[in-house]
Amino acid sequence: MLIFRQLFDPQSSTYTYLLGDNGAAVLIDPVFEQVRRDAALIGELGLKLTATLETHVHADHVTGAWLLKRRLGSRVMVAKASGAEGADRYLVADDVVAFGGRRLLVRATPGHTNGCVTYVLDDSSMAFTGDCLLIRGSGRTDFQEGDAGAMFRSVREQIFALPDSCLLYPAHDYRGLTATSVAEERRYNPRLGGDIGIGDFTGYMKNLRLAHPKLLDVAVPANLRCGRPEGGEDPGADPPNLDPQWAPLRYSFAGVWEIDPHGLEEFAPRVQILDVREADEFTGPLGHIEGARLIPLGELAERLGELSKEKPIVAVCRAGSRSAQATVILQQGGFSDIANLNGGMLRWRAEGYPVEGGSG
Ligand SMILES: N[C@@H](CCC(=O)N[C@@H](CS)C(=O)NCC(=O)O)C(=O)O
Ligand SMILES: [Fe+2]
Repeated sequence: MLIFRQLFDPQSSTYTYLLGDNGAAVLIDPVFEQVRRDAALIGELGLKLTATLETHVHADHVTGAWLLKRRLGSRVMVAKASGAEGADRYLVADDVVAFGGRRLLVRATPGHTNGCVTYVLDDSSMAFTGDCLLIRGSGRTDFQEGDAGAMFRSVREQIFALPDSCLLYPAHDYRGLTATSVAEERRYNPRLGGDIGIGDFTGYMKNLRLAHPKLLDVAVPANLRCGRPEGGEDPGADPPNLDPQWAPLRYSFAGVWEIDPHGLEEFAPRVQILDVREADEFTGPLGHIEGARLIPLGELAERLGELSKEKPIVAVCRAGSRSAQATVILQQGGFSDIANLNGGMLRWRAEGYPVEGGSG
């Protein structure tokens, strides 16, 4: 069964697409700042990221391709015509990118940039149009190698030639729209649909009057290196890689740093264990972890002063949900080294770790 997820970067209004099949996955247009989130999702879905695919050299955000390759070993793929360096595979029209038992087919759709491509799923049920065709719009053609005539031909000859029912997923939407279809855009796209001619389109595009993307001067050179930071491989150069080092932690797609029972057992002497259950639970049948300090979740915001900022904090509750919320409250209170005990006391006990008090 095909796994499909549409992910959003609110800073640049960019969509990243995850496609998975049979344990393997590809990401289309990952965003540098979202690499930690995307890697968490890929891990939770039990997928192995085999490749990242760019629809083009972006002008408004830096790709996560290089960082994902470093973290997950994925191959970096970008169009040959993009001029980017540092990729593992340079794509041209009609190339096939396989993942699991599925395939994406490459169509050249220049116009926004020379190297723009559209990825079409093997059964033509969906296509990823990058910044060529947007929902009821199109990518701009006034910087990089923008060429409105080329874009018109790309849309008409490559994208509108797909089946009517083919769902189209763009690289951006600035109004929160998520998907469209070939039939819809052929009919209702105000720049490219219906009987609109190439002259109408180029006239429209000459008069868009958009401000340049704020990140243009940073993003284009970085994306021409497939997202490798300027000073090379220095891990300090990429913020999403500054993972906490005080214990083996795992970032969840839910947005919480998690520690497993065996990790907590090993690092317990160096952390503050914060139990956020109610007092009767703390002394109840599940018992509590040795050295744990009890502050029920409902009192935590008012009692943050009882905790030290010098030592990392691991939050604990019965099953790991209230303690996840405790990590949010701690973060809001200015604490930085925080983790949630995954599975709470239930998992801690199930895995045979010792408790104080409790029964059985
Ligand atoms: N305000 C945005 C501008 C984004 C922008 O120009 N996006 C390009 C794609 S890289 C585009 O084609 N936009 C089409 C549009 O805004 O209609 C920013 O600063 O990043
Ligand atoms: Fe773009």
